[in-house]
Parts: sequence; C-alpha cells; structure tokens
Amino acid sequence: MRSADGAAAALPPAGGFRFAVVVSRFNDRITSSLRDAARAALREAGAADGDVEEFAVPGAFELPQAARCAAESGRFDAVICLGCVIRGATPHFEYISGAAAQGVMDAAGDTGVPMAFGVLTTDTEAQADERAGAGPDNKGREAAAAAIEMAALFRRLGRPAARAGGRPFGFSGGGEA
Ligand code: INI
Repeated sequence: MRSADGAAAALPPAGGFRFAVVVSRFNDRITSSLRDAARAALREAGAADGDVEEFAVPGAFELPQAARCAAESGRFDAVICLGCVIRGATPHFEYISGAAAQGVMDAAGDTGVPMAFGVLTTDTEAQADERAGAGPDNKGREAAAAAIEMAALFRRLGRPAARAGGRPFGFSGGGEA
C-alpha cells in the first residue's frame, strides 16, 4: 500500500509479536518474492528475526492446513499465508483459490489467531508478477502489514501474547475444567 505521496505506507510496530509465515512452493518464483517482501516488512517494522518462523507447503490448497496447525501451537500472534494461483495454469483454479481463501478464514475464526491472506489469484503470470515485484505494492508486504495490525488489535482486545514454547497441540483454550 502507498501513502499519498506514492511512498510505501508506514508499517505499524511489530516488535514483541511472533509471526508464522506459511509459503506455498507452487509458482515458487512468485511466492518467494512475496515471502521476501513480507519478511522485509516485518524486519522494517521491528520484528526480531527470531520471532518470525517460516513454513513451506506444496501449494495454496495446503496453506490453511499449515496455518491452522501453526495457530494451534500457541507460538504465534499472527499467521501470514502466501501463495499464487494462476487461472491459465490450472483447470481447477476456482477450487484451489476458493479452498485457500475459505480455509484460511475458517482457520482464523476457529483458532482465534489472526491470519493474513497474501495469495495472488490472477489470470496470467504477468499479472502475478505485477503484484509480487519490488516496491510498496507487493502483496507480501501488504499481508505482513495486515498481520501486524491484527496482532496489535488482538493484543488490545486482551489476547495473551504468544510464547516461543507455545502450548501442546490439541489445546482448546479456556481454563481448568
Ligand atoms: N497450487 C498453487 O498454489 N497454485 C496453482 O496455480 C496451482 N495449480 O495451478 O494447480 C496449485 N496446485 C496445487 C494445489 O495447491 C495442491 O498443492 C495440490 O492439489 C495437492 O493437494
């Protein structure tokens, strides 16, 4: 996103938050550029490198599964999902892009951990390139900015900070029975 003068919009402070970056390997030339821009944005916003963990998945279809698992670990204040689905390249474009979007939304709602959707869904590779290039319009940067903002909002609303050790898988929230 750009500010009025065309420069990259300032990012909210990210220090003290922990982020999972889940990246699809499919269309990896484009998704690695989204990933690099997201990581650069987190660094620019003050997130420590040690507070950012990266997880690779085969394709966009697998993003929600890994994002949910990362969220359930209790180790992250927000999850950033990055992928690229190109219509021309697949007859099942709608299934994959729809499943990724709905799956990430469901995972965020079910786990209570905010998730940013940095998945390009384009007609052509050229359109994907436009959204994954250097500069402020890179959708990886935008997804990182959304994740930081949502992590801060959830903290304000009382969500406890994520911890490096996290909690055991299977945690379902709440206190003692
Ligand atoms: N996955 C993508 O992330 N982008 C695509 O464009 C794509 N195409 O073209 O098929 C794609 N397919 C793989 C899919 O996400 C799963 O990994 C696969 O179906 C195995 O579950």
